[in-house]
Amino acid sequence: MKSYDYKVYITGPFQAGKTTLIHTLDPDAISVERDMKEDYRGEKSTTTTGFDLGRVLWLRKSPEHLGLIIPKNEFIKESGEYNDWIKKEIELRGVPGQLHFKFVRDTMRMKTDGVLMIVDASDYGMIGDACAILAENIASFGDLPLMTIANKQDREDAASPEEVATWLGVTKAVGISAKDRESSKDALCSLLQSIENTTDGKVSSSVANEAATEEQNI
Ligand SMILES: Nc1nc2c(ncn2[C@@H]2O[C@H](COP(=O)(O)OP(=O)(O)O)[C@@H](O)[C@H]2O)c(=O)[nH]1
Ligand SMILES: [Mg+2]
Repeated sequence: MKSYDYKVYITGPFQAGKTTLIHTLDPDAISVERDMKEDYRGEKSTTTTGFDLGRVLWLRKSPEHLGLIIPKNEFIKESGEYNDWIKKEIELRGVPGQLHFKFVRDTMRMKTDGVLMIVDASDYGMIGDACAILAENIASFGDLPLMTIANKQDREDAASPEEVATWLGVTKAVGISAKDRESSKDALCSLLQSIENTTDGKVSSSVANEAATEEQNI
């Protein structure tokens, strides 16, 4: 039996901000990291070779409410405060972005309900990898709700979400900083709304994606 209501698969190139996003949303998230001794912009750096796993609650007062995201461990302590709220448990599953880790992504794709595709908006050099991962997502997930994220909007050299969407050939990208809780939380809630609308069979996922992005722009 599933121990969560929805599983969100978080993908994107090396160093895009997947681990940062998951830890911003759930400070108790687990990450398997190993020193890859890979050069990145002239520096040796550590990257995730395994996975990130976070658990959060999506809490809403009503189905229309965009909602709150609370780390599961925090929710356990304060659950009494949310007695009348709609509660959904969310698994956040970060997968390694390097193209040669495709086999890890393949095994972690099962039971996915929605996808966050993260791109570093300040690193045009990774766009080839991002396009390859996007193509892989579309091939494996079909029309599951997928949100493209233009991360690192806090950096001066970050391209705008519109530019990132053009790089990737998608209609829309949502700008966030994975270091910032508010923008990260809003992006996840919008994706969850799309998942819920699709699951309910009310609207098709593409329409749901549009609606969620519209909501975010208000
Ligand atoms: N300025 C800025 N740096 C970020 C942001 N998100 C991630 N980073 C940095 O980018 C690097 C890679 O992030 P990480 O989460 O490990 O990427 P991953 O390989 O996709 O898991 C780290 O040095 C992070 O601190 C962001 O929104 N803004
Ligand atoms: Mg990582």
